Amino acid sequence: MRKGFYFIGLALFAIVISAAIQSADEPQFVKGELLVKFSSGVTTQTIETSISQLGARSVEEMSAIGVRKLKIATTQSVKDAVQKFSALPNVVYAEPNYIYHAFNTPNDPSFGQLWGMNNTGQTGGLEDADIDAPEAWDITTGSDQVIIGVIDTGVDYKHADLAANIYTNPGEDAWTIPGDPSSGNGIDDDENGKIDDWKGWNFISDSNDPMDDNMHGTHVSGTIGAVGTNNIGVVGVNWTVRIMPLKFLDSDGSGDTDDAIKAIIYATDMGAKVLSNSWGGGGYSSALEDAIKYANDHGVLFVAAAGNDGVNTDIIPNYPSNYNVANVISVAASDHSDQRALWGSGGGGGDGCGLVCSKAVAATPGSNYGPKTVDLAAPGKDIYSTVPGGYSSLSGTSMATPHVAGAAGLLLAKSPDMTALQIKDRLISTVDVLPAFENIVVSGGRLNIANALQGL
Ligand SMILES: [Ca+2]
Ligand SMILES: [Ca+2]
Ligand SMILES: [Ca+2]
Ligand SMILES: [Ca+2]
Repeated sequence: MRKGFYFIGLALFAIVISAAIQSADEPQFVKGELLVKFSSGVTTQTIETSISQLGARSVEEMSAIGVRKLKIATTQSVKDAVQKFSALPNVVYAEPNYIYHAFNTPNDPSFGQLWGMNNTGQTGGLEDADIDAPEAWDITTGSDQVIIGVIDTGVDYKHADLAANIYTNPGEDAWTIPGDPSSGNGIDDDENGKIDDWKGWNFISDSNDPMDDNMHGTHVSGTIGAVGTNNIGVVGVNWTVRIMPLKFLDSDGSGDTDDAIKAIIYATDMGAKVLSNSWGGGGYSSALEDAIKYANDHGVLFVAAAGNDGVNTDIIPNYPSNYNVANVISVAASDHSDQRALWGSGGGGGDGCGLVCSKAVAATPGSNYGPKTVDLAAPGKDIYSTVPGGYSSLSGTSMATPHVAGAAGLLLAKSPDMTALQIKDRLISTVDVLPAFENIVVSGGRLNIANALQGL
């Protein structure tokens, strides 16, 4: 599995994006100013008479387009002045002098590498082949009330770009040393059967230390919620969130069904509303399906990677993404040109199989798809994110999945009462429909989180 991973040197791309002004919901405009266009052929004297009769004065003329900037009387509202000037027979239009602002971009130095969040063509791909994250961040950047469970190889909960966004169990005592699981009080304070489970759980060793000894779970976590605008590294879809580490895959990326089931039930019982599942393989399991149904019955969204074998999962099922439970949302991977991601070509590295290469691999290995069984695509090739002790790029539907799990987190931050099924419907119905995904995924397109947040 590891052979599919590859590293990009950290010093290669340091692009600093300056912080920008936050927008208000209503358009903002300059107080006391109007932009007015008079009909051509009207004399200057007539124009100036009209202006002064309405208590305004002309302060600037943009003669190339025949528009004047006016100062209006201090007693008059812009809205009122717009109406009065618009009603004049010689006026083509009158409007406020609107204020524009840059979208809410974070100061994290490697933000410029995250083409999946905001694609300017910086990696040679297609401009705007992205999830419109900066536009979404004008609406919300996440919430510490939203818990997203990462069922994976664990999480480097000490990572400088993750630590502040790691979930802690309010029912347990805090570890005396926040990075040391052995510094708890040795008592199962919340009586959930697990001693000192302050930052999730390790279902392999049955211990309170879910530290990542692979890198996969930490990478997934960074896409969901690397700390935003902290001047460090990258930024997640959520700048603020609570990531619950749930380790059931070992250092080689392997795990078994009973540990997966225990992780799903634990996360559900402890209040996670979204589960990110970048793993697969194995056959159909009634017990695992029952665990996913348990999550469904408790209103928990189950986001699952469609798999990396380049096959149609309508025909060759991939589990858990293929379970026919209402809360399952299955995710394919798109690349920086809004194509279905193919591994090991066009600038990619390695085979990118992540943890999900398991079945007969298609002629050109790439993201799985399925017009009935895969719901939508999300960025999943050459994705830069956190790994233990640093940052790295990885490819796979494993990397697409946390974009969708993160998007679900932003919806919950904005509308905490949304149900799992409402979130799923909204994410599917607001994709950017794209030729490359029409007729191969249910939605016909790629995640657009700004669209999903519109009107909530
Ligand atoms: Ca965009
Ligand atoms: Ca406990
Ligand atoms: Ca305790
Ligand atoms: Ca950061």
